[in-house]
Amino acid sequence: MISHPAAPPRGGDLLAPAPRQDRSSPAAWPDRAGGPRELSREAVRVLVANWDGSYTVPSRRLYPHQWSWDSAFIAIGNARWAPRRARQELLTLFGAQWRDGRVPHIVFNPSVPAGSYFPGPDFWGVRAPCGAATSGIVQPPVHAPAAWQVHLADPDPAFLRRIYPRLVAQQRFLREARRSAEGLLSIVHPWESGMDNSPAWDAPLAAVRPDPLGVSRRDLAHVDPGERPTDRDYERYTVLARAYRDTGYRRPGAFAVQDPLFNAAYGAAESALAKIAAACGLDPAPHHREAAAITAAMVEHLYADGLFHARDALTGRLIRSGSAAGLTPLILPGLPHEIADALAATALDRFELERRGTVPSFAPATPEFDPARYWRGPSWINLSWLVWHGLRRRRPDLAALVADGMVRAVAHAGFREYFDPATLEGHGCHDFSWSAALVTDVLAQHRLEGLAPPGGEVAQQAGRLGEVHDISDHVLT
Ligand code: 9WN
Repeated sequence: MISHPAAPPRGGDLLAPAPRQDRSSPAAWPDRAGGPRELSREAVRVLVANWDGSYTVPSRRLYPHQWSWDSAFIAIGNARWAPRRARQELLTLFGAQWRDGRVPHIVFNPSVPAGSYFPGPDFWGVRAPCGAATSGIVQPPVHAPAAWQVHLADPDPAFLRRIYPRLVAQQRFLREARRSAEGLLSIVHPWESGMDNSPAWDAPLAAVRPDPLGVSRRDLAHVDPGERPTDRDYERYTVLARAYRDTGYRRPGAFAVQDPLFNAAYGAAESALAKIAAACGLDPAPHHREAAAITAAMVEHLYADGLFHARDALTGRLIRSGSAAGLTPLILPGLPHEIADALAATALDRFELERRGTVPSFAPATPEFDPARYWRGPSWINLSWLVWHGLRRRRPDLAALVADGMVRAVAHAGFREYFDPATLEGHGCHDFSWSAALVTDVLAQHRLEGLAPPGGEVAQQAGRLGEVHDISDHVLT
């Protein structure tokens, strides 16, 4: 059995700092050769411990509320062993959708002490029509593909009919509030990218004058400051969020960027909506058209030299960087083959995929690369999963490498938030939900396709991969 840190206590203990023996080491995973079956069981234990009755927290201490794109990734993993939970996860999130269609990036749990996360409900000062306190910004719209995957894992037409109009409203909000003349969507805060302190945001953020925070950051009670954004980053994050808030979340502050991951998620969502519409007996054509239009706009305005880049919507300038967000348009079904091939070549070359077997969040041979600091270099399971997903049909050989990297990372360090792309040392919080969920999905997919499980020697010692559906009986009874 793989040993793991005891599940953190609930309720009032949320304010207690995490134990400092947090650093991962192979010794914390004595049986890390336990194999895919054991890894799947361990992943499910993490997801069970992080379940709050109707959704899953990303992490008990660091992120004790519901996050938007986390819930989509978590639903994809939960669909493999607890499909009802997966459906509930998405429906709970969309229960806090605003009238204008936006899906807030955080839905706050009222029973969690107010000061346990910064910026909390008082800062955002807004409630969804359902009464829940929420933030006023969004995250990449990865929910429609998640809903479709949940349906594929356990078909439920009633769920599809219920979630479809909400997903359509989410996309409509983005078109109406965020689309430029070029046909691209802007994010108005680095938090909306999901890759908060990516070096790609350094230049546009430099235009934002930082203000002293005036409060203490809760995140630093849980994670080493060297692995998180800097105070200067946070000063700018709060200036931008406050400026947007003070216009009733209508007019953004001094940051508007067309991010390739966000736009690719939107396009992939339209493709998924086409399938959902068809399954509901509705016309898929408008969704196909929208997916084609955003794909074309991205190729025209964001693609250069084998990688997609963000574009500053305020200046019209391309922000050339080594962000792995630029590989994620691989998830667009209509991406031209020659561009997909070029992205695959870039993944091998600039992201050193073959040498490392993992997808760094930022290209290693750049001055900004930092293997331990948040989105400035470490490998994240969700980014790897998106790249894996995009490569599966186009380049199964590379997809297998990425799957292998994800499994080896968690087998080595546990379900950490992020990993050193070369050494696989774990960073950030422990027992991070999407790391557990997406690795569950990868292992289950390999089993369904009759492939050898990923994970190199971990898998070889494992024997056969267990039935993932069995795990729910094991853990939930
Ligand atoms: C701010 C929850 C979220 C993820 C983001 C990740 C991190 C929050 C933070 O955690 O962001 O939204 O406090 O740092 O960057 O992608 O959704 O896991």
